[in-house]
Amino acid sequence: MSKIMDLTALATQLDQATLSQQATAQLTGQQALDLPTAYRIQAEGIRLREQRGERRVGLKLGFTSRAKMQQMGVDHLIWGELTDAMQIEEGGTLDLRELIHPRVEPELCFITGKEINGPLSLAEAGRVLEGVCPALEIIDSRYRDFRFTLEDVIADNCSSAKFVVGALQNPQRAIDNLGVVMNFHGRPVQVGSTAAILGHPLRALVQIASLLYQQERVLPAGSVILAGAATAAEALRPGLHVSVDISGFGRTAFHTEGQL
Ligand code: OOG
Ligand code: MG
Repeated sequence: MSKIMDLTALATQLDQATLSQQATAQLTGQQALDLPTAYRIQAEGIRLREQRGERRVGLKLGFTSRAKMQQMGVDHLIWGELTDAMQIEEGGTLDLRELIHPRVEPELCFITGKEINGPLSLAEAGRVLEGVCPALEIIDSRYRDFRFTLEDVIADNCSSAKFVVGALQNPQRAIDNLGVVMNFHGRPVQVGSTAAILGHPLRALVQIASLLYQQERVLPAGSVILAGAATAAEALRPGLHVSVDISGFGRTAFHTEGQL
């Protein structure tokens, strides 16, 4: 990029939107951004969270399914960071007053049992895991109307807001083609399959390993990795009981309280 940009100011604009629950304008409406710069703004935003005492616990992938790419009009795999403050307890409460226009989506979550410090094949990916869990991700774009370009959403830490993880399952269990149902008050609102995630959710781990390697980064054992949503996301509203059932595998749930 030729122009010198104040990356901290751009990250602060997004951070303030998060803290004030007020949506903001897309950064690309103010200046052109390329992908490396968007990831540097994301990293700067995480630094701001760490300054407030948040701790990094893992990574998330985005746009690993066609359903999500089509819903958001973006067709490129992206990744963001997760912190301890984003996790809500299984069966716990999500306070909507902390968020702008949250949506929820069904996911699988990997918990690593070994350090990831280089590329992995699909077979190797299964062997670095301590377990796999059903999960729900709550995304909340900091941009007005939940609309963004690829660079904008990367800078915004891939819309990360909160996540819920269910009980740890044996990593050797087959996860490549399980039915996924997300329910509001027990009624299905999204139905899909884990195969929607890159054809096999473990490919999300293969992708993350290669992205980390390109950036000369190491991911410690015990990290959380959200593989990406298997279906489109659904808008949240007050007083909802939200659950995901992954067929023959497990379930997890939370409920919402407070007004938007
Ligand atoms: C971006 C985040 C995408 C996923 O699972 O595909 C994502 C968004 O949709 O706002 O988390
Ligand atoms: Mg997601």
